[in-house]
Amino acid sequence: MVEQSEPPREDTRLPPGQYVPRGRPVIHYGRVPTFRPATWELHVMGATASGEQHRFTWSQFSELPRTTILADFHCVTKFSIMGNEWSGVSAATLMKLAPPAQDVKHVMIWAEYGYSANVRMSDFASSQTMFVLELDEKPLPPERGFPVRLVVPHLYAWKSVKWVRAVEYLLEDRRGFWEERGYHNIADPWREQRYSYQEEPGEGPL
Ligand SMILES: Nc1nc2c(c(=O)[nH]1)N[C@H]1C(S)=C(S)[C@@H](COP(=O)(O)O)O[C@H]1N2
Ligand SMILES: [Mo]
Repeated sequence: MVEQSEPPREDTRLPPGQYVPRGRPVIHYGRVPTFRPATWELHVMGATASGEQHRFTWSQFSELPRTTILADFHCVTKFSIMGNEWSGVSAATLMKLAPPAQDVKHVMIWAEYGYSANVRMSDFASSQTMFVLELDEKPLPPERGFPVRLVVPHLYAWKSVKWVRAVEYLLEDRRGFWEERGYHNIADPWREQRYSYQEEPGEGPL
C-alpha cells in the first residue's frame, strides 16, 4: 500500500482555485482617500436597537479595546495573502457599544466614496471579523485602508472594506458595490462562491 503523505500546511490553508503570489498585491476601485482625524467619524446606523444613530469620533474609536488575529486573505481574482496579523476592534465589541435591533440579519459596510459590501449578520458577528487599525504591528498603510478597514477573513476579500466610515444594520438584505456587479452575495471562498449566477435560492436578495 502507498502511504499518503501530509500535504504542506499552506496547501490545506488555500481555498480551491487560489494561489499564493509573490509580494502582497494591493487592489481597490478608485483612489486612496485622505484621512482627516478632526472630522473623521464612524457611524452605526440603520436598524439600531435604540433607533438612534451612533457616532464615534477618531479619538473615541482609536481608544476602543483591541484584539489581534492571524488570518489568511483570499481575493476573488485568485490570489491569497497568507498569515496577516490584523489588530483592531472586533465587530462583536462594536455591536456591544452600538447594538442592532433584534431582527437585523444583514449588515452593509460603507467606505469613503460610496464603496460598500453587505454581509450576513452571522458573518459580521463571527469571532474573526474586526475593524482593523494595524497590520503586522504597524498602523495600516493608507492603501490598505488607513485608518480603519473591515476584515472578514473567512469571506472573499472584497467584503473586507477599506476606509470604513459607516455600518448600516439592515432589516432586509441589499447588495453592495461588487454584489450588484455580478459577484456572489455570500462569498465563501471554501465553497468558491465567486459569482452571483452561482447563488442558490435564498442566498441573495432578488
Ligand atoms: N473601500 C474599498 N475597499 C475595498 C476595495 C475597494 O475597492 N474599496 N477592494 C476590495 C478588494 S476586491 C480586495 S481584494 C481587497 C484588497 O485588499 P488589499 O489592497 O489590502 O490587498 O480590498 C477590498 N476592499
Ligand atoms: Mo478582490
